[in-house]
Amino acid sequence: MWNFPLLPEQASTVAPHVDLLYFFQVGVSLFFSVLIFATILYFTYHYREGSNIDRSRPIAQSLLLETTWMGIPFVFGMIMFFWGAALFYVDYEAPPGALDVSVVAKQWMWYIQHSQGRAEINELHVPLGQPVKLTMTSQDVIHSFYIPAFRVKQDVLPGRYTSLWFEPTKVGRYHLFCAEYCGTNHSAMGGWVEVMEPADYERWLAEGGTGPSMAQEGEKLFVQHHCAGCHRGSQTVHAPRLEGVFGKSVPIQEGKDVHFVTADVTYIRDSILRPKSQVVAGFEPLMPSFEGQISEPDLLRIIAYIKSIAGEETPQ
Ligand code: HEC
Ligand SMILES: [Cu+2]
Repeated sequence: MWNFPLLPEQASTVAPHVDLLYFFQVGVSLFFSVLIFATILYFTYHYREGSNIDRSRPIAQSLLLETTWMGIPFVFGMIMFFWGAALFYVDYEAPPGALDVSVVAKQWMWYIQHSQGRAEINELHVPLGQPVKLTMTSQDVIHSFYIPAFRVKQDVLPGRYTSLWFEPTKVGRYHLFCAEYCGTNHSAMGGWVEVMEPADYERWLAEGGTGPSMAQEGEKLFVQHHCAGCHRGSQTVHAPRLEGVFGKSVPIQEGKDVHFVTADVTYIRDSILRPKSQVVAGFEPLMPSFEGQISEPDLLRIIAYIKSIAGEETPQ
């Protein structure tokens, strides 16, 4: 059979919205292209050499005509801008309660870990009808995480976190790609997203065995790297307790001033790798840098641990 799909399947909540905007833009572009080409053809024919036409009229000007032909495209341009911006904001901020999944890119594969602990490579299993939020980073060069059927794409950068969220609307298997040229085997850096019924997803998670969750692994690392020695009440070092820090506003000392930053994944990451860059007010810059000592997947596990104790009271 003749099978020539022009677009990938629509398999996420944003996909129909992205397509609608896209069709609108294609429609507007097509309309003006046809209009302009038709006009060109008409005039080329009408005023062709040798045609018996009155060419004596002086050049006429019409302010109304000129304003109209600038005004209409301007309005269309602005519609695209505000429509696109509105969609971007929806697409940018994950809804609260989204399922957390960590992604580490490296030449040339995707390492993915679910917060329950199960890890996979070049595959991403997700439940149907639930928002999923990916927190992503790269171990080497710039990559880009792309799922065409969900109409989502986000660059994945070394040295920082970017995030991406989607809510699948159809059970199935969808291609995932790296969409940023990242070296020799870039074209092979892809895999599959498997959207499952929620019950199947739970079963799949359990199949991984009853290993530790990311937060539990993170807690182990927290002890191994001696973070606990300072951060769980030390006799010698005055360090902040990390219970309840995640998601809160933290006072940062800057010279004589104090300003507040939100303790999100990026803040926690920077606190671990570049502690001197943001010193918590009321504390000395005594924390050593862990730059180069903790792998990207381990950093994500430690952050998962710090996030998991966000709801706990700070012991005095
Ligand atoms: C030698 C003691 C020491 C060790 C070891 C240490 N820290 Fe710290 N840490 C501090 C001190 C002191 C501060 C407060 C000053 C600052 O912000 O640099 C701090 C700040 C932090 C903050 C910011 C806290 C806030 O309230 O905003 C985080 C997050 C953090 N540390 C995580 C870690 C992790 C994770 C490790 C282990 C990989 C670790 N620390 C190891 C002493 C330590
Ligand atoms: Cu790549």
